[in-house]
Formats: sequence, structure tokens, C-alpha cells
Amino acid sequence: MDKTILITGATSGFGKAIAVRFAKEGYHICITGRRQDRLNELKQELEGNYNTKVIALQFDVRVKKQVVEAINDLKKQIDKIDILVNNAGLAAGFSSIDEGDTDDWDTMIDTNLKGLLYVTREVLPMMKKQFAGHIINIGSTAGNIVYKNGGVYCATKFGVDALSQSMRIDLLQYGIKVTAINPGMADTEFSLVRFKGDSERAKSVYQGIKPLQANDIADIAWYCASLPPHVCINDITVTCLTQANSFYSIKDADKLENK
Ligand code: NDP
Ligand code: 8X3
Repeated sequence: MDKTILITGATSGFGKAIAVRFAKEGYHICITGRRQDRLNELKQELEGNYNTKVIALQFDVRVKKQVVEAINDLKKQIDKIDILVNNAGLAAGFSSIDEGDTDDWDTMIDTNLKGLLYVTREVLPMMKKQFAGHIINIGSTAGNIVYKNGGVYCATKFGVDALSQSMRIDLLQYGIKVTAINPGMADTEFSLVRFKGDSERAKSVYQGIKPLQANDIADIAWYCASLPPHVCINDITVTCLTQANSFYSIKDADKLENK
């Protein structure tokens, strides 16, 4: 296998699970994130367990200069990128629009939208030259239906949905696939980040829910990536059994499991 995947936000959650899944399948892996210690750890784990080539790039997707330098550096080490997973993202805070912290808004907009755009812009010349490639954007059920106190996070994920749709149109002529994966509630560090380290509050989000696991999303990403060249999944919305959409869920996981 001589294929390479670049995953933003691979130090945790979905990104890390996707890195492991594709390493198992024999891909060369480029992992990115801000936390250097976690990048080092994951690089060592993937190289040790799967004997694959791993490149770790430490940068903040919000900082255009860092993105440009990191991807330029990557281009010196590899000659193609088959798959880009735009995964780095977060929610910051949980407030109504009249009370939200404007720094939180900046963080979400800069990461979830501008970061995705900066990385994509730098990777696309390689994919265009190859006349092939696959961009997988991690959206959310929050990009399908809004929920109370999630306005700005939802707006960024609606934006990711719009970008996925428009990228698909723009990139059709280059043979580049664009897939949006829209997960519902999943057990990652997402809520811990949203609630700024308040682990009790983060845990309470998933009580009685049996949320999706990071590996579930990694399996879906693998499925989308392993279809024949002429097949492109445009978007997938996936929730756990106790969630119907971004504002309706029930806390009855145990009861359902026992049936
Ligand atoms: P995690 O918090 O576990 O992982 C987030 C990843 O994003 C980390 O690797 C983090 O790395 C990276 N990241 C965050 N900000 C930046 C930044 N400025 N620059 C570079 N990397 C950054 O959460 P998830 O795995 O759950 O989140 C992944 C994606 O999935 C996000 O886009 C999220 O919105 C989306 N999502 C999550 C759901 C959930 O319920 N968990 C459901 C639907 C969508 P580091 O801190 O090292 O920079
Ligand atoms: C993350 C899922 O429901 O917390 O995108 O917004 S939710």
C-alpha cells in the first residue's frame, strides 16, 4: 500500500481513532495537533504497532502562517496525499446568544471554519496535480438542526456542511471526492473541552445515553474511503441508539440494551 492520509486533530478522539484505523490498513499517516507530547506518543504507537511511516506536524489550524509552513514542510517529505480528514474542531462554552463569551465564538469560528479552509487550501494543489483525492470533513448533527445554547457551534457546523457541498461542486472537475461525516454525541474529549476541564459536567452529558465511540467514526471513515473510485458518499449522519437528532435524545440506554 502506498497511500497517505493527513488527519487534523489526531491527538485525541475521532482523529486519533482514524489514525489508528488507517495505520492498521497500511496507510502512511500524517497526524497533526497542537499537543506535541501526544503527537510523539501516537507516532511511536503507530510506527511500533503497524510498521508504517508516520509524520507528525505540530501546528494550530487557526494560524495561517503555521498551516502554510507545516504543509510546505510535509510536501518536502511526501509526494502525494490521498485523503485529507478535516477533523480538528471544538465547541467552547454552552450559552445563549445574549450571554455567550465572544472569545469562545472566535475560537470556534477560527478553528472549525477558518482552520478547515486554511488546511484544505494548502493541500488542494497536491490533489489537483494527482487528479485524485478524498476530503473527509467532520461535521455534526449540530450542522443539521440547531439546539439551545449551541448557536455559534451549530453555525460553524452548518458552515462545514455548506463548505462540504460547495467543495464537492468545485472539485468535481479534478476527480476529488468530498464526504461529510456528521456524528451525534460521541464519547471523546469534546465535552471536557467545551466545559473547560469540568469533568463532572462533561460526564453528565452522556449519562444514560451510551454515546458513539471514536472507533465508530473511524470505521465509517474507513468505509467511505475504501469504496470503489467511482463511488462517493456525500454525507453520513450517525447517532447512537438513544439520540434522534441534535436536540432530541432519551436517557434510556440501559433499558434498550436489555431488550
Ligand atoms: P476531541 O476534543 O477529543 O479532539 C479534538 C481534536 O482537535 C484534538 O486532537 C485537538 O488537538 C484538535 N484541535 C482542536 N483545536 C485545534 C487547533 N486550534 N489546532 C489544531 N488542532 C486542534 O474531540 P472530538 O474527537 O470529538 O472532535 C473532533 C471533531 O468532531 C470536531 O470537529 C468536533 O466538532 C466534531 N464532532 C464531535 C462530536 C462529539 O460529540 N464528540 C460529535 C460531532 C462532531 P490539540 O488540542 O492537540 O490541538
Ligand atoms: C457535537 C455533538 O450534540 O454536542 O457536534 O453538538 S453535539
